[in-house]
Amino acid sequence: MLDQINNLIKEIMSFSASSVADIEEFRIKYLSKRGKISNLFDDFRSVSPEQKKIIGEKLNEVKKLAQAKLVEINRLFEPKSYKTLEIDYTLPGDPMPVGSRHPVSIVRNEIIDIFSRLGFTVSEGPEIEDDWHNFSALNFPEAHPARDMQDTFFIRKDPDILLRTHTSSVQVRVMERQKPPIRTLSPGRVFRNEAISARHHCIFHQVEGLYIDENVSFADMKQALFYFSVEMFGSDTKIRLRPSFFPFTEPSGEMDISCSLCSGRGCNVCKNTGWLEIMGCGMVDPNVLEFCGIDTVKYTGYAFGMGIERVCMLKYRVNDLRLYFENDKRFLDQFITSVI
Ligand code: 2U9
Repeated sequence: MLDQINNLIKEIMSFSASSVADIEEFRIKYLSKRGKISNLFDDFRSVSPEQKKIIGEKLNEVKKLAQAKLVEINRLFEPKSYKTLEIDYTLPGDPMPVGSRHPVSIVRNEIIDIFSRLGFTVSEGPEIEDDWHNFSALNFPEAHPARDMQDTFFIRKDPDILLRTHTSSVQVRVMERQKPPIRTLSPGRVFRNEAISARHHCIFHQVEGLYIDENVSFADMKQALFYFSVEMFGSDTKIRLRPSFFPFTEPSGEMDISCSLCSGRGCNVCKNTGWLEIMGCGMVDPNVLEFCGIDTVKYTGYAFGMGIERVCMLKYRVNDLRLYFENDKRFLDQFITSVI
């Protein structure tokens, strides 16, 4: 049997393939189930125990040799491009596409940057909230429409748990654990049970601000919001405040900025009013301060809130809210910028 194996080794070593068909012929002849090597392994069963070791080793050797030969002859017939592939390290690399920040992130960072110059820090909190932090601590009456299933996403199993409808809930948490002075921003995603359209979405982003200290006045708020508006929309920007109502602030206001497109003369963006609504604001209702354990004799505060997509829409003149959530690369690529 040793002779047979040695002859087979010679045969395999001297095999040369001149076509792809020869490769398959080689495989069948030597390495298939009924091939020569397989047959020898069958014969191996009847080899005497003394010879088992030496013949076994030889058989494994011939099998490995045949496998290596098969790889070798396969290589000869590989497509030319593989065979001749050589890497030229001097060539420039493949360009890597540069990503872009989402416009909502750009504007959020800009808002944070502006208010941080006035001493505001950033606070974050959970998107899944409880009724207390989202509504009750913010002075929402028991029967307020925002508490309705039509307006808020409640967790079915427990109506005390909901998706936050504003980031004011984060600021309630800050007030509960921190004593004034408090000067903080809470940017983040909020959720409202709205039908999706160009003007409404069930998810959007807010930045809310809260400043609580001794002697904080409405005038302080107006000056801070004016500073923000000029920094965000340009040095010619004017502001105006209109009276409004929110459960969590008293008095409350809505702030408009002068329309930068028509410089206040009137155009279709500002619906010929010369003004664009940008945010809500007001002095924090003393009930809210009390609910959060803050001394209302000593402290007052102001708060404001704005929708980031709304600021984006005015800044970039995008008039369909849905574009901010679709992540269409053709839309996002238009915001490649070096801005933070
Ligand atoms: C605490 C107390 C009061 C935050 C405020 C608004 C007015 C406001 C809206 C703007 C557009 C929400 O995104 S929007 O729909 N926000 O008008 N937000 S005052 O007031 C607070 C916040 C925290 C503890």
